[in-house]
Amino acid sequence: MPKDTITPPTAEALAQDVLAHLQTTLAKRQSSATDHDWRVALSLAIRDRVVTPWLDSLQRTSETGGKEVYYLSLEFLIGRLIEDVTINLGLEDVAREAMAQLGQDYTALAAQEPDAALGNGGLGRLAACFMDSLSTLGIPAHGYGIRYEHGLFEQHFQKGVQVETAEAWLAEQHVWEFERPEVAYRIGFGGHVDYDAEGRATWHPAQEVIAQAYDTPTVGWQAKWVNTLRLWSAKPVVHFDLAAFNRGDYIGASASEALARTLSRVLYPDDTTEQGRELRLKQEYFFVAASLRDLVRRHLKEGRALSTLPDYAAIQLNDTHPALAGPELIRLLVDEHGMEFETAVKTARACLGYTNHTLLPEALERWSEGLMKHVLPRHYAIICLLNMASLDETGTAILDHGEVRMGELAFVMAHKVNGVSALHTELVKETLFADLHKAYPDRIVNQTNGVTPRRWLHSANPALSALITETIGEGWVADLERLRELEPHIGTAAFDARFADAKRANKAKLSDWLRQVHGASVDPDAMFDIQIKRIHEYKRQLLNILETVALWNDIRDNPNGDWTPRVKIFGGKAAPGYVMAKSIIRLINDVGATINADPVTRDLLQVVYPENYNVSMAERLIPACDLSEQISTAGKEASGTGNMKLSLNGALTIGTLDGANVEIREHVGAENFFLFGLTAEEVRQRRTKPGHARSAIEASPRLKRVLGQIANGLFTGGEARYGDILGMLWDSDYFLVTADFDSYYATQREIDAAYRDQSDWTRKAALQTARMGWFSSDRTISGYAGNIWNAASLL
Ligand code: 26V
Repeated sequence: MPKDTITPPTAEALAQDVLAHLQTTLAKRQSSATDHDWRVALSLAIRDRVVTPWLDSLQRTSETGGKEVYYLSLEFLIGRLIEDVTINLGLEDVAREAMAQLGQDYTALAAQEPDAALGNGGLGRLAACFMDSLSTLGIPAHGYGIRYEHGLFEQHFQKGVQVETAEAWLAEQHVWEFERPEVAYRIGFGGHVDYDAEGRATWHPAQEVIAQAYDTPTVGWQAKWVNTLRLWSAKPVVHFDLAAFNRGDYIGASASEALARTLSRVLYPDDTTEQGRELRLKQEYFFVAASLRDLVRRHLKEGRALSTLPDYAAIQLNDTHPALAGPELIRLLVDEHGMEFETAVKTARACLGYTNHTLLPEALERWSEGLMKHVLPRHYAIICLLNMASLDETGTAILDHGEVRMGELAFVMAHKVNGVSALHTELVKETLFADLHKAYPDRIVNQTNGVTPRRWLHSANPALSALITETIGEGWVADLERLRELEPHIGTAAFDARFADAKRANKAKLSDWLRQVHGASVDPDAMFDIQIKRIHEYKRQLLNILETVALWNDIRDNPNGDWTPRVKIFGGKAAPGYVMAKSIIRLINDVGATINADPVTRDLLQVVYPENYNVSMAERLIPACDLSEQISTAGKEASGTGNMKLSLNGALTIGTLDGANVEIREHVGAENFFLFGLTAEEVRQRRTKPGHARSAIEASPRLKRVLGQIANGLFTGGEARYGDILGMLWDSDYFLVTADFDSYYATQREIDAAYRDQSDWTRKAALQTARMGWFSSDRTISGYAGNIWNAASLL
């Protein structure tokens, strides 16, 4: 074990620690150590150095008695931790050198850590960025979630078709977590409620499982502060109920075991449609109940009265998935601690904040009242009371058509409700919660999303990071608005050349990886045009691939024209049950196979779709991007955060006025943003026009030709395969791919021209980096801390 955990070790000292772990923790000799052993030994040696600042942070929080933030999220999309922790501890060079001394390659070992993929997309990644910023800002916080045994599925393509396989990140030892067998709570489900003569309720659950804690330290910049991500794992109460077993009730006897096995087994891979309803509801209650029990216990242990809970605990609900926190906190305060109901509601509300992340009707959670009553009878009764109160005070119902509307429940139980970009927040006020907003005009606030510059610039893009630091010093890493100091350098030959060199080097690195890992051969001097995100109709990967076909046609019609070589790169997974999204994936792959094989266009246009997009792949793609595709139907993308990461790394954006694109454009300047398409208001109007899709197609010979080629089987060896997509486009086209097609195509050709002026493109690219500082999640978290949590930094 290291003796000194404060001052950075020498490479020799770290190497000694690695060897000590190899021998004592892993029981391996150097001669028989595998890559896995080396990585684990290195990680543990690094982890040792997190422990002291972590314990110091916990102690300081307890001594200061400050307010703590509890971020409740069903998803934390973390990715790898080794580089993150190493960089935050300032040990990157030391680790590289130490491993070199031991004959090992630090970068190669680090790349073997499996991604912690405990999330679907933007919402889960935002939670991970927030944990990073909370630690960097020194705000005491716990993230609470579920320790899923299987993270997001792995995506493979079989003949262009997405197939899913189970992900198993815990098959290898997860070195960053600390098991806490002593932190465990019994969590109940089902059963019935008794009321005594005074009307006091007692819930008798029919089933119970144990929620057991696993803690992962989340290290802030320079390790000045370390918070805790506490993930709950389900364990059976007893391995089986012997009495039931002896009665011959074999199934009942192992019910707790069966439930425990499934509860924390999988992350739901579907971010829009209904699936495994009951289990999902139980997951939600499971982690909410454990987290609240945990924070209430902490409060009581400090000898504080429960009436003062809002002075010490700010509980943030990441979407409605943890919305049972309202009723559960009321239940704890009333049933278990004897607080009066009205007071309990006020106390709970003063603690709770709710973040809305979507307006899509199919992604708004609703639970059938029958299921709620069956799984959580006491909570259902509390929800009925809240429903009556809400009808009284606001005219808005929580219970509607036999369902519990979780958005309304979260809203009435929160003292602040926030949207995630300026446009989204306005739409939340005007549409989703219009009536509630009238009743509580101060409740809805905006907190535009942000991304952590540690992972998404400093760590992912060492070439650009080094240039920035050489130019303006290191302060930008924890104060991203200082990137503005780059502006006076932009336009000077020396700086621009180095900026262009960094991008070129990143593109060359990505090309190598695409060749080695995905067998794709692309030219690093072509424009890298990237769309990376979940596959969804509203995100319009379809618009992108249709435009690709149109461009291909135009190049073939005029092969000697002045074309700008492009590589179209796609990345992203579809929900396994989302048939249309899977069709779109297959179409992209079919089109790609045809276009990439065309000798006429080969040097001008390529389509690449590496399978299994995840956080680690994002870290490779983002620094190498020239053009960022942010082309959702206006009004549909709540914010987007990939748009921020790409722009921060010097990509120009082609985008609609949607989500945070609006604010990105304001920051980088309209002249540095390629805008196209209908506005949210125009989208609404356009949809009311009967036959809008058909008339858009008829009006665009270019689009009509593309659709005809797909219909004729040009990309499928003559087979009719995409009737679903074509039928949808001609007949309904809810997401207005057809209406925006010509505008998108024309804007892409402007971009071709702009890219040919490489020096001007580089200047514009550098301006993105210089002007994106506002989109740091440090700024976002400061906003939550000031406007919602009333929480302070202890640094
Ligand atoms: C809903 C459901 C329903 C049940 C199955 C699992 C599941 C998982 C997630 C969701 C809601 C998804 C909402 C969401 O991911 N919103 C995204 O949030 C990002 C962070 O605020 C934002 O940047 C994206 O624009 C927004 O789509």
